[in-house]
Parts: sequence; structure tokens; C-alpha cells
Amino acid sequence: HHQQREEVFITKKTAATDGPAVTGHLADMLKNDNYWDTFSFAPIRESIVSRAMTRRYFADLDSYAESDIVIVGAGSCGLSCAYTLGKLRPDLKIAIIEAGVAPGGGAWLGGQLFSAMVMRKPADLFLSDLGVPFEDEGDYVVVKHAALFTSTVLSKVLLLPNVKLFNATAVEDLITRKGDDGEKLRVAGVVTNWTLVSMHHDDQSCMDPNTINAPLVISTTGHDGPFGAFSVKRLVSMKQIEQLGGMRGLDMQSAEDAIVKNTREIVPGLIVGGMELSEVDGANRMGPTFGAMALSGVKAAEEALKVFDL
Ligand code: AHZ
Repeated sequence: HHQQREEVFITKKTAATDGPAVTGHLADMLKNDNYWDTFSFAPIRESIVSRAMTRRYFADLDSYAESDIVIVGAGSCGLSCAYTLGKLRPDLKIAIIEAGVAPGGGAWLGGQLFSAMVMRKPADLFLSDLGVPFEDEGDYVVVKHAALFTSTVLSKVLLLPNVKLFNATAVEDLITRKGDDGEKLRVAGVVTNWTLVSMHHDDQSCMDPNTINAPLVISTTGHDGPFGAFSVKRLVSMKQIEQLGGMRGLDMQSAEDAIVKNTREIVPGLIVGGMELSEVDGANRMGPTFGAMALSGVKAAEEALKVFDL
């Protein structure tokens, strides 16, 4: 037994010292036998950590109070849209508002229960652009874990200098302006608050919300539920659309085409994409196949660029 342990130790040590896989700074740490005996972290004071976070957070709130585009919801559709827009137009300032602490929406939650994520072609083009590997099964492709898709699109979005994700922040109303014809309102931004505050409007009164002015809002808040379909439900209560069609039962074949094709500006200044749209149009749901969410995000980005190219 002793001898076995010795061998394991020697193999590990050899790999760490000579192995080709670990290079750079990590190798510098591993090749020095006394590294952990002599190391200590650089000095810190607690307030420095607090200030390092809050100074940046409030500077971002200040800067993004005037944004070019607000994306509501960081699910698979919202993130795909942010990736496409942020990459195509580095000149646009894009705020993403996500009610949950964890971004990713359904793709990060139930979408991981069987690990793999299915996307029907041609959504493989989006995966290739992202650099997410997949197995080609003919009409559809399979990513080995849904988390690989979500974490990759999220990391690429977060690396873009012109995009800011505010999580744990709920959009609790839309900013509107009277349209030129005096009837159809224009959406001109969003009212936000920390989600925990938004959830307590019933038992704590008068908690100031925040605002973001933006000429264009893209809403991707998912189908109706505790959080979903936020913007389109608000459009009904402010009488900008008469009623919602209501999401219909599951039909993969028709649902995905319908969502992508109908991703559009619903009222001036508000584009709706992803499963939120099924509530407007009375479209079917597609269940656990995610190509339409990625491509609805791309279509929403294209619709947005039409507005900005005018
Ligand atoms: O937390 C919500 C989620 O992350 C967020 N959200 C909702 N209301 C919000 C609000 N303010 C800020 N008022 C809000 N954020 O929006 C995100 C929506 O993500 P999602 O994954 O639910 O929607 P999606 O359209 O991107 O993807 C839908 C995925 C589904 S559902 C489905 C089916 O039921 O058949 N099939 C697919 C592919």
C-alpha cells in the first residue's frame, strides 16, 4: 500500500514538473517545491474590497442610466441577442437587466436536467460562431451539456466592453412617451429595482425605483410564470395591445419557426423575442430544443439594427 502511494505521488509530481499541459504562471507555482511554504496573498483592507465593487457598480448605474439598448432577461434568447448586437455594434451601449441572481434563464435551470442541449439546424451556425462544439446528428446538433452553451455565450457577452449585465435587478415598469400620432405610445426605457425590493412592494411602501432611458428595449422575459412575459403583460394593462394570445401546447415542429419569424417590434421602441413572444401571438411552445431561442436572439438583434440604421 505504501509503495502504491509513493508511485501515485511520483507520477503526480512528474506531471506537475514536466507535463506539457500546465504552462505559464500556474506552472511557475507548481514547479517550485516550497511554493506553499513561502507564499502569502498581497495585503488588503476590507473597505478596499467594498469600494472596489461598489465604486464600479454605481459608476455603471450612472453610465448606463442612458443606454442605447436595454435587453430585459438574460435567458438563452436575451444572451444570444446581446452576443450578436454587442459584437456587431461595439458603438452601442447595451444594458442587460436580469431579475434572477443567476443569469441563463431556463437554459441554466431545467435545461440542464438531462445534461445535453439539442438545437435544430440551422442554429448550429450560431454555435459555430460562438465556438461551442457539438455532435452533428443530421437535422439537429447536440451540445454535450447545456451549461457549456450558456456559460460560453455568457462569458463572451461579459467580455464585451459595451455590455453591462445588472443581475438581481427586475424591470418593474416601462418608460413611455406619447407617440407622434398621439395614440400609440413609444417605449423609451425601463424602470428597475433590485429584485428583492420589487418583491416587497406589498409589505414595504415607497421604495424608490431606478430608471434607464433607452430609445430601444428588447424584452426576452420568457413565457408567463412568476417572472415571465413581463413586458407584454404590461402592454395589455397600459392598453397598447388588446389581449394576449396565450402560449399554446407543445409542438416542436411549428413552434420554433413561428418564434423566430415573428420576433419583431411589437410597439414602437419595444422588440419582443424568445418565449415571451408566444404569449403575444398564441404560439406553441417547443419544450427542450433551443435553436429558436438562439436565432430569435439573432433576429431581435437584426430588428434592433434596423432601428439604429435609420
Ligand atoms: O429571470 C428571468 C429569466 O432569466 C428574466 N426575467 C423575467 N422577468 C423579468 C423582469 N426583469 C428582469 N421583469 C426578468 N428579468 O428573463 C429570463 C427569461 O429567460 P427564459 O429562459 O425563461 O426565456 P427565453 O425566451 O430566453 O427561453 C425560453 C426557454 C424555453 S421555455 C420552453 C417551453 O416551455 O416550451 N422552451 C424553451 C426553449
